[in-house]
Amino acid sequence: MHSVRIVGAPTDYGANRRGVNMGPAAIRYADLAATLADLGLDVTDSGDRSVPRAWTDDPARADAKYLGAVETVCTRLADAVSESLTAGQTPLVLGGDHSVATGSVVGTARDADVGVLWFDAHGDLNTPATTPSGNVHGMALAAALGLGEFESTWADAGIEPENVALVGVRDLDSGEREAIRDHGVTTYSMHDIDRRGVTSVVDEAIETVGGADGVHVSFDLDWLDPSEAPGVGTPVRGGATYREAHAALERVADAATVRSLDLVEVNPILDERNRTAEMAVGLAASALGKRIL
Ligand code: HAR
Ligand code: MN
Ligand code: MN
Ligand code: MN
Repeated sequence: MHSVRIVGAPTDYGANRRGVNMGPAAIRYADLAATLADLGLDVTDSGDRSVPRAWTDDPARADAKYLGAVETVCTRLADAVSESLTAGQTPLVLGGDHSVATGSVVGTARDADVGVLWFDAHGDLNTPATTPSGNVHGMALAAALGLGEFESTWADAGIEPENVALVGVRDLDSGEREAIRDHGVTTYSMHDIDRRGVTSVVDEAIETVGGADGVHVSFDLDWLDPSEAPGVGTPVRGGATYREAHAALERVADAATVRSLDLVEVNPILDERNRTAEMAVGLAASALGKRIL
């Protein structure tokens, strides 16, 4: 039987908006474990990683807020993800803001050949030198790739730009466009999805990133249009529909091996009756093999 281990990462240090730290609770209340068990999966919940208190932000940096706390959470999460894989359980990481994905990627790529699919409105390719906000969740992919000053912290993650595809972005900063060009990160915008359809784009992304040991799927709920997923900290109009998101993750489940999965940026304070958390649960089911027939 296929096994899944839920790994909570209830942090909002990487984001500006408070509340995304309650994402794991909201996703659990939306019946994550029972929904996955109904698919015939063997589900374990390992609880939440512990998150340091705010006063450990020392030294405080305007260009990378709470970086120390983010790194502590990511280190703990990387170990949890890697232990889950060693135990034969697919890690399902619940954020928390997207900064946690640096830890997921580091953990899943440990001693393995992994591709990364990053579903997001944003590129998350800023560094402290390019960030417009100082929020580390906008740097999570750059950190996993060891770009800029992250060379000294996460450079040995084992992920190269050619193993990564950004899917469905619609809000990039100028430094991120430069990073995409300079490092050759395969990037599909919403424009590509409009023109080619989501399944064709996802198929090509899967082929591009490779990953003999499977793919890591990092799913930011703000990839969806805010009309369907309002409970996120940084909504951007023009996102994926419910159908497109399910089609994308069904393709991933069919055409790739899902080694690990993040569901991030659910903010219950901004949500409407937990519908964004419920969306996250439905999407996890599609990514982990749920089919209509
Ligand atoms: N690109 C902007 C920044 O770096 C906004 C990043 C924002 N938010 C996320 N990431 N949810 O996907 O500040
Ligand atoms: Mn993101
Ligand atoms: Mn985003
Ligand atoms: Mn590796």
